[in-house]
Amino acid sequence: CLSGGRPIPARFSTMSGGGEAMVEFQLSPSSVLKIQKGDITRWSVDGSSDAIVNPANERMLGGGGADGAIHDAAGPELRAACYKVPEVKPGVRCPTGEARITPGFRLPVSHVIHTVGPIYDMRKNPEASLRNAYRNSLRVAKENNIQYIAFTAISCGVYGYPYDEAATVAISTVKEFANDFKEVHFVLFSDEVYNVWLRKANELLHK
Ligand code: AR6
Repeated sequence: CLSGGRPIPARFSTMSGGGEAMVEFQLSPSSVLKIQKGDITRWSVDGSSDAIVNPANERMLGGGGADGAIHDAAGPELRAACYKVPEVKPGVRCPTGEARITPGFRLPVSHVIHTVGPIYDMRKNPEASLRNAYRNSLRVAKENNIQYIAFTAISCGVYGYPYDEAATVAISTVKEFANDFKEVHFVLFSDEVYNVWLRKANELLHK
């Protein structure tokens, strides 16, 4: 029985494109959470209703980390599309915790959802902002009929969020959308982040 978020036993884990193990958890009868190591710029499922989530900054014109890699892979059309997103105040296209959508251009996915996680600072309630970043990304995806969505570990690079706390927010928020997507993926760059996400998914989904 795979209901109630039980992980598929390890012998049923599959290999992703990069040859890394991918572990699956059933979120609902119709929805699966998949955790894998890899490069999010190479991820896609069907090229027509899939999206990757870009951990961007408020200016939304590219940067380092995953944001830089996504812009490099998508081509200059992505920056041009981001530039057209209206500023809500000078220099801010996407305030922290919100999300915006663009096409994927040269990426293998149909769309990129840009969100901005918090810089980790305990004086500024980073947990609420990180939860909003995941929640608003999932909302925007749903409004655009995305069926397959992939996240990386938002705020866990340049923005310094501790992995364990970030994984709790990420997985518990995805759980709120258990009936809304065919597949939600976490595509994680390092062994360390991947192992934290797996442990947390077992804690939060393996009831
Ligand atoms: N695929 C998957 N994960 C990746 C990739 C990739 N290609 N590249 C990096 N990661 P970060 P943040 C992981 O720094 O902390 C940018 O300059 C990385 O190892 O990309 O939200 C933006 O413009 C880490 O686990 O995002 C912002 O200014 C995770 O992705 C700022 O950084 C997120 O790390 C955002 O910082």
